[in-house]
Amino acid sequence: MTTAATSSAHASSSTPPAALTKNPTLLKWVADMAALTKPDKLVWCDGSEDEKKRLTEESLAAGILLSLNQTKLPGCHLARSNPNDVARVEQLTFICTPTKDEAGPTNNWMAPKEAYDKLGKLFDGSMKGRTMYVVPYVMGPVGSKMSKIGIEITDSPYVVLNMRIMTRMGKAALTMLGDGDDFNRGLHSTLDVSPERRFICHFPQDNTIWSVGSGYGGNVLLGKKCLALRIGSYLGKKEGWLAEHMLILGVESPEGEMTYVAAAFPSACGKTNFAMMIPPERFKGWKIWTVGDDIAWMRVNPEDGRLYAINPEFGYFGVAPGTSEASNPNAIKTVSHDTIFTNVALTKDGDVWWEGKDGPVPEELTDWKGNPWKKGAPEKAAHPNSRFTAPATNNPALSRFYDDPAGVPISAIIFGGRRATTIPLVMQAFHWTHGVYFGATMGSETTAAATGKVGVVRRDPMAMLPFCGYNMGEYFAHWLNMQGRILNPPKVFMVNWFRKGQDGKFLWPGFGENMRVLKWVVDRARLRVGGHETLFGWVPKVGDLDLSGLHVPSAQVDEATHIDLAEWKQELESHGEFFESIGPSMPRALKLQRELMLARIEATQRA
Ligand code: OXD
Ligand code: MN
Repeated sequence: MTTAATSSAHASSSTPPAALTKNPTLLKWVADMAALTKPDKLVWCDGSEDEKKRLTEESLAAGILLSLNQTKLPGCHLARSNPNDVARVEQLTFICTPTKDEAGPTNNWMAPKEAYDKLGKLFDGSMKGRTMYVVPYVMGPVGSKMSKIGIEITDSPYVVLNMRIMTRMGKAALTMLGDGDDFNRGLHSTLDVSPERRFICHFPQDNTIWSVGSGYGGNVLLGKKCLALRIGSYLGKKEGWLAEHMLILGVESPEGEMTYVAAAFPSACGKTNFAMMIPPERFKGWKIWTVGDDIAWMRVNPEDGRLYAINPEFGYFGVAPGTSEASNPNAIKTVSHDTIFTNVALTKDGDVWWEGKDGPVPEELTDWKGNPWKKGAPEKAAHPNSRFTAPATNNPALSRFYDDPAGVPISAIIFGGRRATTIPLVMQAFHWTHGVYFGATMGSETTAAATGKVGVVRRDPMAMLPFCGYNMGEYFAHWLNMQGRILNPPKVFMVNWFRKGQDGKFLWPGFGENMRVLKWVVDRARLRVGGHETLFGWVPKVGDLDLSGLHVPSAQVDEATHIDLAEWKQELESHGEFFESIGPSMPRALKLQRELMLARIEATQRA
C-alpha cells in the first residue's frame, strides 16, 4: 500500500494530499490507522462531484449499489445490507470511559484499554485487499463556532456516499480544520459483517469512535449518533451546551412571524414527519420550515441570553415504511432524486416500494433481501427499518436558516412519548426544572410484539437513552445547570399523540392536525393564549386549542387532554422507580419535583 504521506490524494487524480491537508496530527493518525488496518489503497475524499460519480460507478460495478429507474428516480440507488445487519445494535454499543460510573447505569461500558485491545485485534489487517477512505466532514454549518469536525476512516464506499449526503463532507472540512488537532477520530471497518465481531465503541475522553463489523447506517455513519449525540453530549457537558435527539422546526404565521421549536421524540415516533409537516386547510397561510429532523446542538448566545440551535446534519436518514403522500408529502418529494435507499423493495420497472407507500400494492416485487415477493406474502417486502438517505436541500420545506452559522433561537422545547394512557395531548411545564422533569421521565409503552407484555413503559429520557454518552444522572444535572446560563429559556412542553380511548383507538388524529397543538405551544411561548393549571402542568382550556374544521368530537379531544389523578399517582410511582435505577447521580431537584407532585395529589384528595 501507499502511506498517507506519499499516496496520491485522490485515486483518480494526481493531486497530492498536501493540496488537501498538511495537518501533521491528521497525517500521523491516518498513517497509524493505515498501519493497523493494512489497506491495499488509500483514498482521501474531497467531496467533489467527480469523486461522487467515480464512487457511484465503482459501487454499481461491485454490486454495492443497484441501479434504479433513472427516469423515475434520477440520481437514486438501492443498497441491500447483510440481513444480519439492519439496525443499530444497542447491546454492542459501548461507552469506554476510564470508570464505569462515568458511563453510568444506562450505558454498556468497557474500559478504554480493553476496548482498544479487543477492537485493535479485529482492525489488525481488516482492510487487506480493500481501499481505505479518509472522509473529512463537518457536523454543522462550515465555519460555525457551534460546529465540530470529524474524520471517518472507513473501508466502505457505501459509507462514503452516505456521509456525503448526511454531512458537509470533503475539502471544506479540512480547510476548516487547518492545522488544528480538535477533530473526532472515527475508525470503521465492515470486517466480515459478523454479529460476533461487531462493536461500536466510543471513547469520549479521546474524542474517538471505533466501529467494526457493521455496515448499517446508525452504527457506521459516525457523524450521526456516535459523534453528534454520544460524543456530542459529552462535549456539551464539558463545554456548556446541549447535544440533543431533537428535530428543529420554524413555525411561520400568515403575518410572517417566525417561532422556532425543538422537539425530542424517541426513535421511530415521527420526528421526520413533524419536522416536515404541512398544516391543515384551516391553517391557511401557516408554514412549517424544517431546520433538522433528528439532532439539535444548542448553545446560549450571550448577546440575548437565548438558546440557539443548529442541525449538525446535512441530510435525512429516514425510515421509509409508512412514508407516503398522506403521512409526509414533503418527504416524498425529498426522496424523489439523488437519494440512496437501503433495504426497501424493488418494483419490476426499477422503482422503490415499501409498506405504506402510495398506490396499490404491486403484484410482484423483489424484496429487501433480493428475493422474489408476491402480493399477500406473509413477510414484509421492505425491511421495517429500511431507510432513505436524502440531501436536506431536496426538502421543499427546508428553512432558509438551515445553514446559518448562528443557528436559530429556540422559543419552545417539546418532549413527546408514545403513551396509550395518562399523558395528555399537550402540557406546559411550570418552569425550567419542571420542564427538565418532563424530559427526564419521557417514556413509551412497549407493544405486545416487542415484549409480550403490553403497556410496560420504557423510560427514554429526552429520547437519549441509547445516545447519552455519559452518566444519565449527570446529564440531568447538566440540563438543570443550563438554567443558570440561559437568561431567556425556552418554554418546555410535553406532548402525546398516541393516547387511546376505551375502544383502543387513537383519540387524536395526529400528522398535520398536530399543527393545532403546535400553535398552542407557540402562543404559550409568546404569552398570548390561555391555559388551565393542573397539578402537573398547564393544559389548554376549552377554546384554547383551535379545533375548527377538525372532524373529531370535542368529547374525544377532552379525553385526549384529560388528567386522571389515579393514573398520575401510578405514573409518579414509576418515575420513582426509574429515578432509583439512576442511582446516586440522580439530581435531588428532580426527586423533589416528584415529591411535590405526589404531595399535591394527596392534598387534593384530602380536600
Ligand atoms: C434513530 C435514527 O434510530 O434516527 O433514532 O435513526
Ligand atoms: Mn434518531
